Amino acid sequence: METLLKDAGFEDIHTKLKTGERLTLDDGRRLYTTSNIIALGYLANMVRERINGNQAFFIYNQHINYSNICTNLCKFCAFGKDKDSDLAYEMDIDQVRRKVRERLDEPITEIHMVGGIHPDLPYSYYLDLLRVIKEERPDVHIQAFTCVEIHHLAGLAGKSVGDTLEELKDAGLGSLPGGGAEVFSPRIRRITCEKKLSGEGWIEVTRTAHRHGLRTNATMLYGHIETIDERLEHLEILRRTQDETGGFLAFIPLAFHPQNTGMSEHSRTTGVEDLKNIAVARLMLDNFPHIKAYWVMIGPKLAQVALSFGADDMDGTVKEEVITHMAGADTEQALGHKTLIRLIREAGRDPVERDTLYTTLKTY
Ligand code: V47
Repeated sequence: METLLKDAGFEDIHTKLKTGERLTLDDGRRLYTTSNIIALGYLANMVRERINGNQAFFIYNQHINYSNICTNLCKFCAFGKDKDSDLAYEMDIDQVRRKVRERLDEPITEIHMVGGIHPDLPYSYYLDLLRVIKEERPDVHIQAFTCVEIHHLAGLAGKSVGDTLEELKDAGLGSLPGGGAEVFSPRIRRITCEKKLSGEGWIEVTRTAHRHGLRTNATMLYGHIETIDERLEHLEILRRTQDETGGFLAFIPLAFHPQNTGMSEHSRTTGVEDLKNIAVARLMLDNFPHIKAYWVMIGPKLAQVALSFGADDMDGTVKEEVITHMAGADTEQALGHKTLIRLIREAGRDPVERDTLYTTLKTY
């Protein structure tokens, strides 16, 4: 191992990791640009095992995308549609009720629900979405609405973000997913998602959510026009915020899928790039308890390998993923929990079925 780390020029980084010294952006740059993926993986795995031992988490969850109508129309997104598009849809509250009812016989513990920034649905609709899910499945944890949606809902409600979150909590909201973060760099946002809430705005909503006792996730959309420095800056902002609040649960790197987007000239990310983003995230985000390998985006096979490159969580059964599949994902839209357990076991890890807040529900 010494030779591997010496050949990669990572001896100093290894020493820092062993002594618990925080990595710098320059260290991150060296990790990102290495061609020695095994040395990078070794370091990330060392930290992963220190934080999460041999456990690999998954959850029994269901995704509901209540509407794809969106006024932001980000260039990287194939999901969001203009209100007048033939592909636009919105579910009424009864349709959402039916979606939940359809799966009442399955042991789902989390409903993950996001949508676009809709131009005219009223605030009451969003409260009703939460209430109807709780009516049908009182025990489910609802992880819903990205910080971008929360900011929009506060605008609709004419209330502060904090007061809005309290109302949403009362209606059934349990935590916030990590979407909408994209890359915080104003340059990237100007080019790819000009109308979207700014990076500062996203962080401000996150801070408020954490202050109000809501745990949240964070993502980074990589593999388009962002530079390595812009990725590292993004990670550094998340690390600083986590130092302040401690409210983040998991970080999920999201691999850009170009098909049907306004950036379709780009190629899909490669396996090495995907593993690097997992590994560097594990090493830079030393204060994040969990790093997810989201199998929908990188495929179940690579997500399995990622469990030895820094990731400790495979997300879950998902059931009907839409956002990535609109952008050309060729993965399944759902995985059986038996498949997840097999993938984890064959990676040499111990499968742990968790709830949203990472309480162990069952070990296999
Ligand atoms: O916010 C949009 C991204 C996100 C594309 O919190 C794209 O546990 C790739 O955030 N190619 C939604 N990505 C998904 C998301 C998520 C998924 C799973 C788990 C969690 C969690 C969060 O997907 C969006 C955007 O950043 N996205 N278009 C695309 N073409």
